Amino acid sequence: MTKRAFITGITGQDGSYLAELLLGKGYEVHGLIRRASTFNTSRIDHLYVDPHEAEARLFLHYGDLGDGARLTTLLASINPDEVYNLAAQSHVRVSFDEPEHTADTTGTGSVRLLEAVRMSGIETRFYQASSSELYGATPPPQSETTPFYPRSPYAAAKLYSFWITKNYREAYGLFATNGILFNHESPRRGETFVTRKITRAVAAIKAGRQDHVYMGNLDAVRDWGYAAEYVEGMWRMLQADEPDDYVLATGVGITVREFLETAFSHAGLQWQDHVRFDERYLRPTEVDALIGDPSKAEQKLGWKATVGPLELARLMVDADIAALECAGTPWIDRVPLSGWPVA
Ligand code: NDP
Ligand code: GDR
Repeated sequence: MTKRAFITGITGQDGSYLAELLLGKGYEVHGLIRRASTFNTSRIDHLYVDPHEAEARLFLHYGDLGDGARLTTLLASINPDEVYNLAAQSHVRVSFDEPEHTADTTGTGSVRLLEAVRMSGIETRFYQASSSELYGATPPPQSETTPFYPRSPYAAAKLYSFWITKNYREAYGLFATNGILFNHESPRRGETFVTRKITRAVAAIKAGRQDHVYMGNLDAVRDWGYAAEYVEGMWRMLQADEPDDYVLATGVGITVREFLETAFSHAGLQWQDHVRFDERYLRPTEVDALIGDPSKAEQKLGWKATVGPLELARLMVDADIAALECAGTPWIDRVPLSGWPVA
């Protein structure tokens, strides 16, 4: 029997890797996409097969986490074995500008999807994209038993989603899991997250297209892993005998400054020559240090990260240099190389 999965956020970084993984495992994959005035499927275009063809196993459906009725009818008609809730307003800095929208998508959106599972009456397993941002001000190392202390509207919304997922597990016996994922990055990472902002800047500076990049707090410590490996961990959580919550992390933390240093020196550049400070990139409340303890996932799921933060920085620089070399693509030319000013 072919397994069916439903993914919200399929057009995002993680959604694209997860769709790839599940298609590779023989799944039929259904993804929720938002209607936009321009195409927003660039991360999954390589997976496209004309849905009229018999071999097509990827299907996209318009919808939004703000529209509960649509989620219910969609789930009833697709009847998936697994539901992955990856959709969110996922930018921490932006959540301070748009707290209400973030609460609605990143928080209430999860209960809309859980209710859709319940109301449609389907038998399914549910994955919630929880985050190391839940730990916020609680110092590292952070594990499944570490107390939460959210420090942004984004983290507060994710905290609600964490608990409502757990509540549906306990109240209704739903196979519902929280993956508490530490930062994970890739060449597909959104351009305004710090790693990708840095590696795109390195490529542009190396190519002589740009001279400097404006950054915020360089002292923050993060445990950056490779996104392609983390989606395997999500899938493993839904294959376990019992639903539970798991941390996925590398266990290694470095500062933004160390990431900068590694990325610039990999391209033969000195970061100090090219990095300037702009306070607009600071957050009203910062999360100083996140370093995960992934031992539970290792023991119970057999999952372990193999790419650490420094190797990741080099991998992303190589990818952005290669991407710029085949530039002329309208996408790269239209996005300001230093990133949009808001984030
Ligand atoms: P992205 O920002 O790359 O992707 C977010 C996805 O959510 C996009 O597909 C986006 O669609 C979709 N989306 C946003 N709002 C809505 C909405 N109202 N209705 C339907 N879809 C919507 O995130 P990542 O792939 O990096 O992360 C995946 C999930 O994991 C997110 O929930 C994030 O908060 C969480 N997370 C991420 C971590 C990381 O380090 N990457 C770590 C821990 C948790 P569109 O393309 O149209 O904008
Ligand atoms: P984060 O990721 O907030 O950890 O959330 P981000 O890459 O935005 O920031 C990481 C750290 O870098 C500092 N920083 C900057 N950040 C950005 N974006 N731009 C800058 O110019 C800059 N300068 C310094 C930040 O202050 C911060 O300390 C990500 C998201 O993917 C969330 O959805 C996810 O839940 C968490 O990771 C785990």
